[in-house]
Amino acid sequence: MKLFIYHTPELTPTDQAPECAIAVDVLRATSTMATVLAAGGEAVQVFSDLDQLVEVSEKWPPEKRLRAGERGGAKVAGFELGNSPLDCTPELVQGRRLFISTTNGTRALQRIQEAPIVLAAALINRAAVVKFLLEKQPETVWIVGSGWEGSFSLEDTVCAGAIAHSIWKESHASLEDLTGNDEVASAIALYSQWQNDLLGLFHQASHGKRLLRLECLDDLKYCSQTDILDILPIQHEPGVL
Ligand code: 3SL
Repeated sequence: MKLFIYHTPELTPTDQAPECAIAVDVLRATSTMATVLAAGGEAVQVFSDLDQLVEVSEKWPPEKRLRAGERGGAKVAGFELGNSPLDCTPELVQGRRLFISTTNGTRALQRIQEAPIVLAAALINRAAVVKFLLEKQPETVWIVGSGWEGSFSLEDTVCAGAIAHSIWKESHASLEDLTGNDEVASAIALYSQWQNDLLGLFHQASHGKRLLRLECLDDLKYCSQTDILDILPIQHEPGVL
């Protein structure tokens, strides 16, 4: 298995495709998706375009759907949910499909959706993703941070590093054998430095600060936990996990 980490979807090569591609948006889209599926959601369907989300979800029975929309960290008017994983309780999401559009996370998933295997990862479901990769042993794996409107996000890269670090330790492969690009070693170093204070790292991150201004400290606390959900968000058809 060769791991490649890309800090943003825009940095992924357009002339190559991996066997497995993983979207990471720790704050907060992929944390929310993992939470919904772990809480019994029927599926998560992602959209970059809000109008398209409304059009497709209209065809779904109202009692079987939930609409989640976020722009700039805030909830989109008229949708039941924004993008807080803490709102996704089993009572609310059980048996329902989440139709979701967010600023960066859903765009990252759409960018990689042609790969044979597509996953969504966050810190909270890191172990489930690593277990799958170690069992499946895909030849090439891209871990793609969602970033923020095309630029680097500290929290996505630390999560990519957490995944790479765990694969490295559990597979007993050499770092050299595992590493596909330089970003892998730097993401592992970032994770190694901050693994005991991921919430502290979020406080340093520009999107962490943005969410704190929106009074989302509890979301930061929740998303900074590792390996608390045994759930593998895996794409079944393009855009549907
Ligand atoms: O950019 C995104 O996709 C979101 O996860 C951002 S937010 O955390 O909901 O503000």
